[in-house]
Amino acid sequence: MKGFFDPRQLGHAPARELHNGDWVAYAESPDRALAIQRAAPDLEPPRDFGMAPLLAVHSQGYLDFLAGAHDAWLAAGRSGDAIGYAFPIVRRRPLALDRIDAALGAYSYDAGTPVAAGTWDGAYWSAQCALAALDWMVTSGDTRAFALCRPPGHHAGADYMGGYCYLNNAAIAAREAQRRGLGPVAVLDIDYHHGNGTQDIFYRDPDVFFCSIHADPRSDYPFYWGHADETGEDAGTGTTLNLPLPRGSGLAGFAAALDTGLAAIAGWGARLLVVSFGADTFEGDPISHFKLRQADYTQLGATIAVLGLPVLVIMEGGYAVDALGDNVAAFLDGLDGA
Ligand code: OKP
Ligand code: ZN
Repeated sequence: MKGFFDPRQLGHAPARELHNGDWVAYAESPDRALAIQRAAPDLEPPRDFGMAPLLAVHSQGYLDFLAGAHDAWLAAGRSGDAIGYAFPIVRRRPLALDRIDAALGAYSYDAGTPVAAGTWDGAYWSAQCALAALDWMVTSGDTRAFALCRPPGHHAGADYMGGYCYLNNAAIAAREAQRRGLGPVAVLDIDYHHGNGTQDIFYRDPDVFFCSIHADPRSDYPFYWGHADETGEDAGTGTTLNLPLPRGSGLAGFAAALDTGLAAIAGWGARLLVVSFGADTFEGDPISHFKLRQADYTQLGATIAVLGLPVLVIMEGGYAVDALGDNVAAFLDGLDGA
């Protein structure tokens, strides 16, 4: 399967994150991308599609902030990665506050998403991979493409970062697909964690169907979103479908939810499927609690292929680095009918 990756994505390398009250090594490491690259070696760098497709999803203020945050952090006399610590949970409004700590809080919802020296470039080229994969499908007529997006994107909203995510690669590709007349577009998110950023971006949009299968947010990050009663709003009512599963779920539970999600997507009339794929549903994942095995990913890919829709795969999470390449390859093989 044609795929895209840019070495500049490796420059995004935060040192550490806050985990259960301790500082630990950052789980969303550049090694993840290298592991996937080893298993899917035909990846090529994307061309530059510029800022316009990013601005179709994210606000100018947020993009300006993200591009300049690490420099502002250094200018404030700090070292290392920029991390916020005060979050405006009520009456968040566009105050033009100069202090970098204020901006970090206003443009994020967690303290788990540091801005490092290479973050802007890494996130920018990650998003360009999603656009290049879409462009490949359009120009070649291929019904498949893979974007090795890293950093991932599905927790990032129009004007916030969170959960290792800065630019919402799947949403950027979905919007660009709409713009090119490839819609109606459905986004199927099968990362272990709910794709709250993607959901938020399309929550009132009747033209993009968002379905997510994930760990029940009553037990797992991101907690506040992904509950089954979140179904969309206003004109978008009914075009969001959340299928939370309990910790410990394996193939049987996951495949049943996938059947439900795919039936809804088919019934809605999607013409293009964007899959936010996380391999953190793997039994050996260090931060997650599902029980999928390598061969299960081939089955899930094959089940999605049965829909008969063009499928654009956007990489999200997956932190068992030693197994990550094989798990991704297994999923892509299933999609390809192997
Ligand atoms: C990103 B993706 C604990 C902090 C919170 C955030 C998990 C983000 C997962 N270290 N962890 O959906 O795989
Ligand atoms: Zn995840």
